[in-house]
Amino acid sequence: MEEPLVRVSHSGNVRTLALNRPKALNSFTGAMHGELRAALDAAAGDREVRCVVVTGTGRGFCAGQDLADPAVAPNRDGGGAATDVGAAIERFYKPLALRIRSMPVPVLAAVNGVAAGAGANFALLCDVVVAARSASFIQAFSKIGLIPDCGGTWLLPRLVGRANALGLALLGDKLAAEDAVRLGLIWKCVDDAEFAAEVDALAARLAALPTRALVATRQALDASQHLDLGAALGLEADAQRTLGAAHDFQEGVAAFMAKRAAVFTDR
Ligand code: T3D
Repeated sequence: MEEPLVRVSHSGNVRTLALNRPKALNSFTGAMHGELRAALDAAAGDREVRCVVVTGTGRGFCAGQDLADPAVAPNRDGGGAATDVGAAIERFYKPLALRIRSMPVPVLAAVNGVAAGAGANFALLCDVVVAARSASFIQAFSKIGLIPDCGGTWLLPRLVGRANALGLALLGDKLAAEDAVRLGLIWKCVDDAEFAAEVDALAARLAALPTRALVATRQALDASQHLDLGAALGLEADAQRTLGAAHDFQEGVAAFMAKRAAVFTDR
């Protein structure tokens, strides 16, 4: 039987999607995009899922676009019609970025190895990014004459400020996981030997938290980027009105008062 391009597994309330083209460092092809999109949609629609983990098989996380994919690869001899790279972005990367950012559950990127180009920004789109200490992040685009895509131009200045964003994007240097934490690009990195256990623990924690509140937090933080303080305060009030009427809020307060662990069930 043919290996899937995205390996899907499920444990407790956690759905794990592992990009699975290890020989090409899990770089994206049109077919892999299709499987990833279907797996994300399935997770979004499954009420048993309370956290999605994205990771890679083998030594890499994702090396971005597969530069040998005939669907997008420029004509090798330099002749013929130019490739419409923008069409590939519209068809694959824009929907992927918007899908990740609109997932109804938290998404954890478990960066097991090198994350380059759109692979790096795919990770950075996720809600929490944990990396193995041996992993690295590369804004590889300038080396092939492109700009950061898959949300890179939006994400980078917001995560690390203009100076660091430009340094990373223009120079395209390999950034070690530890330095990515130091810059504020990702949440944390852990020793390789502890990576799998840390990913499981983080995913289980996210799955046990009140899903709707986590997703509303992501939405409010993203929206606040283009709101003034008054508008952000209004958005907070609207969100609290909705969340305050939900079961998870009652459960959280009841559990606190009873000095017991809360069991959140809303999704
Ligand atoms: O075109 C469009 O549709 C626009 C979309 C653009 C989005 C993008 O993501 S643009 C950026 C594309 N990605 C890159 O430019 C990164 C290219 N890869 C690398 O620079 C290096 O492979 C890494 C720094 C990521 C890792 O280096 P290293 O030395 O650890 O591994 P390696 O030997 O270079 O790669 C291992 C294998 O994976 C190798 O194959 P081989 O020789 O063993 O058969 C290599 O060719 C393959 N590989 C790595 N990245 C890609 C790839 N094959 C196709 N596409 C790749 N992106």
